[in-house]
Amino acid sequence: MSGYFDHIEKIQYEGPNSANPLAFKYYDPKKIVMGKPIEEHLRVAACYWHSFCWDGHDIFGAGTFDRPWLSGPMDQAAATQKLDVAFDFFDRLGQPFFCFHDTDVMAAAETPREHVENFAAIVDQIEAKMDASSTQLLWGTANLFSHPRYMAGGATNPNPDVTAFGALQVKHCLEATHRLGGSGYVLWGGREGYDTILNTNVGQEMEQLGRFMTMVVEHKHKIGFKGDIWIEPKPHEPTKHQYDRDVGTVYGFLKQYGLEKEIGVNIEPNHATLAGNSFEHEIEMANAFDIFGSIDFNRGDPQNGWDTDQFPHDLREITLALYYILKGGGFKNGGSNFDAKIRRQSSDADDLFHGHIGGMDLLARGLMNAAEMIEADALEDFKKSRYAGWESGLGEQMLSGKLSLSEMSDAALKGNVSPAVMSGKQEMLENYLTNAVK
Ligand code: XLS
Ligand code: NI
Ligand code: NI
Repeated sequence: MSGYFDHIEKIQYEGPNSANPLAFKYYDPKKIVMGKPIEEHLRVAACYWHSFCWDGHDIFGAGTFDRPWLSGPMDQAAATQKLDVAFDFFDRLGQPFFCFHDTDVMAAAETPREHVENFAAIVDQIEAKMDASSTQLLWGTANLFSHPRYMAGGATNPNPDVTAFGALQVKHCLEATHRLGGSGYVLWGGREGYDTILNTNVGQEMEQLGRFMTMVVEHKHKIGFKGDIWIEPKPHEPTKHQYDRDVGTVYGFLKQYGLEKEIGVNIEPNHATLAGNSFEHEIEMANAFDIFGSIDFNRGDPQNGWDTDQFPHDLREITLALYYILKGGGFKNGGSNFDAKIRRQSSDADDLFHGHIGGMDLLARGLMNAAEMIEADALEDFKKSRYAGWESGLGEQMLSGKLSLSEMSDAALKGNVSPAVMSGKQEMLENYLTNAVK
């Protein structure tokens, strides 16, 4: 009990007719959907950074939130107070999981030794908190982008001594994630890229990044961590060009360094849109390459071009995303992390609850819609008939490598083919989706 949220009762499921804004209307954790409770499908997590480390400041103005633990230096006492508040929030929300960066949870540190000591101290406290709570760790990550030392990157820094500090952070955070029972470990390359090509050796930096990722994978196996490692694609912001720009690019990178069976992706909708992709495109690319891992649910703003990290509210987008997630086999070690922050004017303590309740209700609705879509799967049926030609004859022979280009060309010449147009039925399928969103 931190005292901070004492005015808020434990959040309950009250059903769609409830008028209580501090209750779940759709997120009924034990409700069975496609043979599994909703909570096990979604594996919802709250993120530490946006929820407890940000005081509401933006580039034009100071913090607007009343967060007593952020009012002075981030020393051990403040870090402990923050942890109390965070677990009080998780408990009242009944949050199954949380996610953190090393620097979110610990007292501020400058030197490598201080970093190790301060981090170890808070990991002990997190472990004790988790023992007394039902909230588990979804994933951990090391912050290799906020401190000025990382202004030119962590793994891709021109100075290997900076990369050594990064290695120290990742090693300790991976080990802590393992110890706390996390099921994933995320690497977001916030500054693994460049601001200007004029001072950057791109080939060299990619080699550094490839080797660094390999070292992380080797360490994972050495310590016996059975969870997954995920890269989180994002095209730019904070740097102009980031090497992990989208799922397709990340797959090419993983292939280049022989890591495609070892590392997957943590997809974020707002990062997808920044890369000029739709959210569902990124999910389907990850399914196609078999690297789908986890999601950082949020949304951007269609009118501006940065990562606004808002709580999701578009049921159509979420329904479609969950349809493709379920089609790919659903979450395994991954889950639904809200990498989302309430707005700067949402300055009441309970606004944090409204953001999460709305997000969880939306995910539950999207999941139920997606499950219904799969039950009578008109999209799948249509695609099956659309590609049926590839299951036999020329199509099958080409795919199984039995035909050369000349043989295929000869078949066309002999008139054994009927290259007729076939409607893609886009409007019919869009209507189908619209009707499935409820
Ligand atoms: C930033 C990223 C970040 C990662 C974790 O845009 O989304 O929050 O999820 O480092
Ligand atoms: Ni994220
Ligand atoms: Ni982001």
